[in-house]
Amino acid sequence: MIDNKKVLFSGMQATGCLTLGNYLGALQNWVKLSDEYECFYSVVDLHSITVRQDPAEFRQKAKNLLALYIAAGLDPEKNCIYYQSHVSGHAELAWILNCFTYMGELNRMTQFKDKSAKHADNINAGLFTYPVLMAADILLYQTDVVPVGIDQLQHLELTRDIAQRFNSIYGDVFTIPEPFIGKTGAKIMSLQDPLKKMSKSDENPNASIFLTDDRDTIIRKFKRAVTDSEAMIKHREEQPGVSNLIEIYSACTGKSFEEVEKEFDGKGYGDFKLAVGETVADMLTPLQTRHAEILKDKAYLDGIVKKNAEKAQYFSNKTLRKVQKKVGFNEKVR
Ligand code: ATP
Ligand code: LTN
Repeated sequence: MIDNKKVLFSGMQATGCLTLGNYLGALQNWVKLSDEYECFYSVVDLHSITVRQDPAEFRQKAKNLLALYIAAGLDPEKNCIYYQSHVSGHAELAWILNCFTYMGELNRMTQFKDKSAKHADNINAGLFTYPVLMAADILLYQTDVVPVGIDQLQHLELTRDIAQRFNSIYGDVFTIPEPFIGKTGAKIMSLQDPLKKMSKSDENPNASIFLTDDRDTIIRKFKRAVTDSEAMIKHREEQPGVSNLIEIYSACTGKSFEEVEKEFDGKGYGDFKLAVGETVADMLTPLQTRHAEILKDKAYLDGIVKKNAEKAQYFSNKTLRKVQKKVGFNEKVR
């Protein structure tokens, strides 16, 4: 608890252009939850170097992402928005937790299996221990709740196991975090293959809506979205493409699946796809305008980054000191 509020932590990697999946599955919920919790939203740049990055591009992408958090509606005066690499406790706690995590546990992680298949020429140790760094991110702030998309549940389960293991040895050191999965949008699928998750690293640009796509591109991509020949707008397993579009429309408008089905009852796929495209474009255009404005104001961004890193450093140090003491490190003479 900080100031009588429960603590929320989440983060995203600055490895590419964010997609509509990232927005609906994560960012949109972050904004909804931000009043209720004491929030830490990190640009997890330490995680990003588990795959090779071009330094200049990476720097810009991380800045873009930080500005996007703000553009999406997170007030940086109330929410701690910062770069993970600015707070040394993440890496320090990750090392300690590495010594409380088993190889067998990490071997089971599906994201590791997927990423090592994708980057077969660079299966580095960081990629393998990535979930431990994520556990450190979360446990460092005594986090109660972690809003993520469904794909991150396995990592969160591991975080809880590590925390419980540590607590059972040393007493109540860590708060055990709970995942928060939004009711809609928790798994937005590819527009070209509705059985695959929409992902920022998909090779086919038509598969994903990027938050930077202009209106025409968004509408064109929805027009080309893969559906089926059932000719009915229903949310059901047999129609993954149509169901995904319903899910997107529902997450953007707040309408239930039934309401969406009713609204488009008897209409063709063409009309439906156009409506979804226009709704998404209407939602993203103001976000893009705000984003461009924020990025232009370097002094404002620098100020936020500095102030929030100090705040994160302060809270993370409390946990880190406690952990260091518990494992038996000699105290530093200050
Ligand atoms: P990559 O393709 O590089 O693995 P990604 O698009 O999966 O990246 P992440 O940075 O791993 O994105 O995820 C950021 C957040 O967005 C996480 O909370 C994740 O659960 C959520 N998320 C990612 N993709 C989707 C999706 N298709 N639907 C809903 N949520 C998603
Ligand atoms: N692994 C996550 C990003 C991430 C994260 C976190 C999410 C790193 N640390 C802590 C929630 C909490 C991903 O790939 N989306």
